[in-house]
Parts: sequence; structure tokens; C-alpha cells
Amino acid sequence: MTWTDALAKSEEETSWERAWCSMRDIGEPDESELSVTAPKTWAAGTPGVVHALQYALGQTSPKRTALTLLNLNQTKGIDCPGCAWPEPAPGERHLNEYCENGAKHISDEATSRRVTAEFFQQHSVDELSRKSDYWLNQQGRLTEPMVLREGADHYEPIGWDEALELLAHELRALDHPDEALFYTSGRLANEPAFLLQLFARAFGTNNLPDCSNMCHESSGSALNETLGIGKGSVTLDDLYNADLVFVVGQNPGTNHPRMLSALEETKRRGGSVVAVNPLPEAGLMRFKNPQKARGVIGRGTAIADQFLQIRPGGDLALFQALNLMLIEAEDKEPGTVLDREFIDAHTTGYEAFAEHLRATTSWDEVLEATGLSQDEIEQVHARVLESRGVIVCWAMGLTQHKHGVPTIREVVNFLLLRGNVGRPGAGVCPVRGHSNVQGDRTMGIWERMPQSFLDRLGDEFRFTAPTAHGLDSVDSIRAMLDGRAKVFLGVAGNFVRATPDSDVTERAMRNCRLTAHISTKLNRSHTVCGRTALILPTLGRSDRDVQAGGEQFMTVEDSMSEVHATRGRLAPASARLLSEVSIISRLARKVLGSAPEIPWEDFEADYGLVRDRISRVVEGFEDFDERVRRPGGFRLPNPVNDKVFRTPSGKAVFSVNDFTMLRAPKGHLILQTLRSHDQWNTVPYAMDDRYRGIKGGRRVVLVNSADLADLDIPDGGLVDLVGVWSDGSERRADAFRVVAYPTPPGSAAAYYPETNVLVPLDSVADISNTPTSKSVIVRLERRQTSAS
Ligand SMILES: Nc1nc2c(c(=O)[nH]1)N[C@H]1C(S)=C(S)[C@@H](COP(=O)(O)OP(=O)(O)OC[C@H]3O[C@@H](n4cnc5c(=O)[nH]c(N)nc54)[C@H](O)[C@@H]3O)O[C@H]1N2
Ligand SMILES: Nc1nc2c(c(=O)[nH]1)N[C@H]1C(S)=C(S)[C@@H](COP(=O)(O)OP(=O)(O)OC[C@H]3O[C@@H](n4cnc5c(=O)[nH]c(N)nc54)[C@H](O)[C@@H]3O)O[C@H]1N2
Ligand code: SF4
Ligand SMILES: [Mo]
Repeated sequence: MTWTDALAKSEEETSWERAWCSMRDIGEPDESELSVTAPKTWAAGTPGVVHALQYALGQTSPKRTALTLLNLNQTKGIDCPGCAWPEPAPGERHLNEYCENGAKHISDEATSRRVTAEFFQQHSVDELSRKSDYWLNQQGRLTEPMVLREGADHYEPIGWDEALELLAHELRALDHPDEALFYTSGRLANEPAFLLQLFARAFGTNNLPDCSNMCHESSGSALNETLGIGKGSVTLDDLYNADLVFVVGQNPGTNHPRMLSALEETKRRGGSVVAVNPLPEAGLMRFKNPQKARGVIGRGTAIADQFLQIRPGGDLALFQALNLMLIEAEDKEPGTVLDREFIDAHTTGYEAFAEHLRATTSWDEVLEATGLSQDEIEQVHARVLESRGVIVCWAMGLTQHKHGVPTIREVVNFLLLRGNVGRPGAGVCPVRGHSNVQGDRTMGIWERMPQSFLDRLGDEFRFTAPTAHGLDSVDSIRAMLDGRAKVFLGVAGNFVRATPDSDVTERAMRNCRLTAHISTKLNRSHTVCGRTALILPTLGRSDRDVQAGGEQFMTVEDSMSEVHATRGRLAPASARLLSEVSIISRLARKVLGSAPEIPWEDFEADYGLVRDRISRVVEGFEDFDERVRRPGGFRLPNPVNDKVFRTPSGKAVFSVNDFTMLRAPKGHLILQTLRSHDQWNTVPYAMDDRYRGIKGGRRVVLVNSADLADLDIPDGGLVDLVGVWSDGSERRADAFRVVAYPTPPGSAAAYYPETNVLVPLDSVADISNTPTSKSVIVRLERRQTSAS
């Protein structure tokens, strides 16, 4: 028996354990303690385990820690609330099938600290709005519904019935349902997500903005258009068996740590990895698998066989160059390079695409845009020629650019050329962020669901779903600003911190008549709110969920379309919490009234009944409730794997993409806003970023030494980041420490959400409308003192 087994034997924590945890100091962090060392060259290993346990034990008792960790990612346990990376098949899982960060995410939720009514009595909303994201999160779990009444300066307790009546009243009072916004993050499981979109549409609006709008929307746009489905096509087995895997615009060591175990297996079976990133991220270099003896005591596994340190936004040029090289190699030796059979039978647009590349590609421009040498690109080309199965994985480094959609379309062109779509060991792999962000889309959380889905939904529940597209996240902000949207309900996210142009977004939120949030933890969206505001606290993944129909479980879909159950095991954080399903069902009943067509009360009592409806509305979910109870659940079919492309032509589409290069005016840098190792999106867990050698501070900006010399700014100097935008407006983020760092010349990096204030609302990706969080034009202004 391990220590975790032993501790987990008794489920309840004792009051002394609770007291012990809540006594921990949770003051505001002191950023003057910043220390910087060289970036690490390997990820995970023993320090990863130690850090995870340290964080967990700072949040809750050893017993609760053990219980949550032992259940994490096990077939009868809790799906990790972190990223959407899939688990191996049921028989192939480790007893500890989670990573350092997964352990932190779940401990952050399972914390023993509590935010009570007394807490809100002690702190005014104004005071809370001046606290850091870190501090707000560290206060612990929300415990009872709270209301901020118009004109009041403190939240006060409110009963559930009154809270939901208040929200329902505001919704009913709107002139048009489109004046309401229903925002979700991908943390929400399938059952509440399905009910939320059902409620919004039965109410009469498609205004379902979600975190995906700011995340993989560019992937969805590009993949839907070219392959007919906005999801990845590969499985873990494909990844293990690929000959060549590209990891582009992604930092798996921090954001999808167990992906490194998968890449280790790819390497073990003889595959190679090419990493494309402006930063030499530790996880791309070497991985010490803490689940294996060699990972603990040995040197670990080298991950990238080749690392391309690309300039930000240079990926379109890189893939265009690779594509042209493949076409030219085929010209030289016809029938040996391209998969002509596949191209002829399954694709359209090849000729126009090839013609365009031949006519427009210039090596000078490619080398300038990518910052790479021709030799480096030729080496990659040689690897591609040697490889039969090729997979391209990507994340925010591609999606959050103005030309994110064309870049991903060009990645698809690259794969289509050699028939690397629709066969084993090959395909597209957009690596999704939130644990159920893909599932939420499958459930209908999208402001632009296809008419076929809306028709099925309407037929099932006997109403006519609105057909006009709703508002996405960026357009929702505009609608709140100009008064077109008046009521905002946020579920499982932190809208004001996730969105761009923080000052503008905060103005937008404050302009609402009512803002309400269904949340587990306190965040800034609760403190920057409408004239009236509600906090509706809810059960988290780790909490046991018992309803009139007995103990419930929920389901999620991971990045590789595997759908499986998740069951909380801990005693709920407070007796006054309702589940998300309960809150949404009760609200819907108040707004829409009880009608036999949508039995909200039954849905609340038994989530299996929700799954029965999902199986009738959502494709691929036949016998959902039965199949998802099997260990490991089931995989949704992806027609691409049978070479079925649901595009207008029925074929995969070669696209023509204009060459684009990011340029910053003289004296300016291209700033990317990214995640540290110690945060979950808008929530920093600590001030450290271990792999990048940063300790004790988040207000840092990583800049190339040559640029610092040019700009005459010393390493360690204090600067303001000043964002410039094409309309002449400027935005400012105060007091950042400069850290000399190996980022490509002309570029810089700093953490999100502290830098969201710099991203102009109008700076969005073409087609997907995703904020360009990875290319913000800034200049650095030296300052003398740290306080603003
Ligand atoms: N621990 C932890 N895990 C997480 C999250 C978290 O906050 N914390 N968030 C989750 C979510 S919602 C998401 S979407 C994912 C995000 O996962 P990632 O996309 O890995 O997250 P980012 O930190 O935004 O990092 C983007 C990476 O892209 C690189 N990059 C930036 N610009 C470019 C470019 O132009 N080209 C190329 N090739 N690379 C570029 C950056 O250097 C960085 O390595 O992670 C998920 N997992
Ligand atoms: N500048 C910049 N901006 C970005 C990004 C970037 O890279 N750069 N990335 C973008 C991306 S990829 C994303 S996905 C978004 C993320 O944006 P969001 O998804 O909106 O933000 P999160 O930080 O994940 O939300 C955290 C909150 O969720 C609530 N929560 C956690 N678990 C649960 C639960 O189980 N149930 C409920 N009801 N609530 C829960 C808690 O109250 C917590 O405070 O940010 C985007 N914004
Ligand atoms: S890789 Fe992602 S899903 Fe897996 S344990 Fe880590 S954070 Fe959780
Ligand atoms: Mo995301």
C-alpha cells in the first residue's frame, strides 16, 4: 500500500486539518523578490512531483490530496480539470496518471480554504477589484450565493431561489433575447453545456460566446473549411506510430505535460520530432518521465530531433516553403514525392494552390519571415521525404495571430500533399486547452452552430431555435459597450481577464444591467461587474454530486474525441453549493416556465436523462448513457479517418494563402502573451516559471539581448510596455522587469493575463475573430521607480 492509499482510506477531513490549511499565509505576492537563472533544458523529473505535492499540501490536507490524486484520470475517477490531453486506454494507465500541473489544478479546486459571507462583509467590491488574480484565487472555494445590489458596495448573502429569480427577472425583462450573453469556458462538462445551450436557444438567442473564441477558433475555422470537421483527426496510437511529429506553437512541458510521455513513446518506436517555437521551451528539449525509473535517475529522453527557432508569425512562410519544396521535388522526380492518387481521388484545388506557391514564394521573404536559414528548412524537408506518417500538432502559437487561419490551412496543405490525412500514424492534431472545450462545442456551445444541429435540437424539444448567428467573445464586448447586451451570465470562466483590452472590457462589463457567474472560485469577473451582480457558487469536478435520482456523474470529450465519465469523490466544498446542472435547470424553469417538452426538473434529478436527449440530438452519441459507462468510454467517429470530407465538394480542400509577414515599426517589438508554468489561464498559482528560470515575479518581459543593446535598456531594467495600434491609440502595462532571454530578435514575451490590457479589441485574426494575443506591437519605455 502506498502512502496515498493509506491516507485516502478515510474520506472526510478532520477539522484540525481544515484549520491547518486555512492558517497558511495568503498575502499579496511580493514581486521585488524576483530572481532569474538560465532557462532549463529538460522538463518534469523529480522536481515536478515535489512541486505538485508542495502546492497540494499548501491547499488542503494530506488525506484530501491523496484521495483526489488517486482518483485523477482513473476510469472510475475524476477527469483532470486541466488540459484536454487524452488518457491512455484503461488497461494502460499508471496508478499516477497525471502530471505536476494536473495535480496542481485539482488541488487548487480541492482546497480547504473557504470564501464565506463574512469574507464579503470584510472586503468591499471596490477593495476586491484592486486585489491580484493570485490573491483572489487563493481565498478558496466559494460557499454560498451572493448578490451585489444596485448601489451597494458589498456582496451580501442571498437564497438560491431569490438569486435565480432575480436573474430570471432580468432576462425576462429584456426587449429581445439577443440582449443576453451566455459565456462558458471549456471547464464545463457535457451535460451542463448541453442544457445551457438548450436554455439559451429556447430563450431565443445564439449568443453563446466561449473561451474557444479566444483559443482554437482559428483551428476550427481552417479545419472545417478544408477537411469538413473542426477537430483533430489523430489518436494516441497514431502519435506513437508516426514517423515524424511536428510540435508547432505549443509548450507541452507546461500546458500539456503528459503529451511528453506520448512523444517519448513516439521516439521509442523510432519516430522523430521537429519543434517549431520562438522560445527554446524546456519540454521541447528533453523529458524526464517521473513515472519511469529512467526518468527519475537518468538523463531522460531528448524530445526534439530538430528545433526551429522561428520568428513569431513565421509559420505560414515555413509551411509554404516546405510545400513548394515538395512540389518542386515532385517536378524533378514525378511520382515519387506527392501522393498523386490521394490528391486526385480525395482533394480539390491542388492546381491553383501549386500555381500560387510557384508564382509567389520568394526565399528571401521566407528567410526574413521565419528567421531560419535555408539549410535548416532543407533539413526539415529531408526529414519529411523520409517519413511516411506525419502528424502536425499545434496550439496557441498558431491560432492567436492575425493570419492564424491561413497558417493552419497551409498546415493542412502540407499534410494533404503526401496523403497524410485519413490514414494511421498521420493527421492533424490541434491540441486543445480546457479539459472539455472540444466537448462543449460538440454539445452546441457555439454562436454559429450549423442549421442541421439547430433543427435537430428544435425537433427534439419542440421549439424553433433562432437561426441568426450569435455573438462571439469579442463581439459580445462590443455589444456590452454600446448597450446592445444588458445581461451577462458567465459559466466556469473569468471573462474580464481572459478577454483582450482589459480596460475596455471592464467598461463593457460595468455597463451591464446584471452580471452573474457560476463559479467555483473567486476571480476578477466577480469584482468588475454590472450594476447588480450575482455569484452563483457551484460544485467542482472533484465534489460528489448527489441529486434526487442518486449520485451523478458527468462526461467530457478530450482533444482526441474520446468521451468518458468523470465522477467527483470528495465531500462538497459547502452544503450550500448547487451543481451546474441544477443551477441551469432551475434558472431555465424560472425563465421559460415548466413545460412537458423540456423536463428541467427531471434533468436535474438524473443526468442520464440529459444524456438520452444528447444521444438523440448530437451525432455520434447513440446509446450515450450506456456506452459512456464502459471503462474509458468511447471515441466519436471522425469521418476524415475514412477519407470522408464534409465540405461542399465532398473533398479535402487545398487552399491558396497569401504570404504574410509580421513586422514591427522601428524601435518596437512583437510581444507574445503566454502562460507561465505556475498558472491555469487567468489564475496564477505562484509567481514562478521554473522552466524559464523565473522565480518570484510575473511582471517580467523576456527580450533578446541584441534588442536590449539596440534599445539601450539594461537586463533587469524596469520598463512600461506600451502597446501601439494602427488607429494611433496606445495602451500601457506598467512596471515590468526586463529579462534578457533567447527569444528571436525583434520579439518579446510576457505573461497573460497581466498583458491583456495591451491587446486592442480590434486586433483579431482574420475569419476566426480570435484576439491576436501572440502578436502585440509594443515599445519599451524605461522608468525609474517601480510604483505607478
Ligand atoms: N499549466 C497550464 N496548462 C494549460 C493552461 C494553463 O494556463 N496552464 N491553459 C490551457 C489552455 S486553455 C490552452 S489553450 C493551452 C495553451 O497551450 P499553449 O498554446 O502551449 O500555451 P501558451 O503559453 O499560450 O504558449 C504558446 C506557445 O507558442 C509559442 N509561440 C508563440 N508565438 C508563436 C509563433 O508565432 N509560432 C510558433 N511556432 N510558436 C509560437 C510560445 O513560445 C509558446 O511556447 O494550454 C492548456 N493547458
Ligand atoms: N493575452 C492572452 N489572453 C488569452 C490567452 C492568451 O494566450 N493570451 N488565452 C486565451 C485562452 S486559450 C483561453 S481558453 C481563455 C481562458 O479563459 P477562461 O476559460 O474564461 O478562464 P479561466 O482562467 O480558465 O477561468 C477560471 C475560473 O473558472 C472557474 N471555474 C473553475 N473550475 C470550475 C468549474 O468546475 N465549474 C465552474 N462553474 N467554474 C469553474 C473559477 O471560478 C475560475 O476563477 O483565455 C484567453 N485569453
Ligand atoms: S496532461 Fe493535462 S489532463 Fe493530463 S494530468 Fe496534466 S493537466 Fe491534467
Ligand atoms: Mo484555451
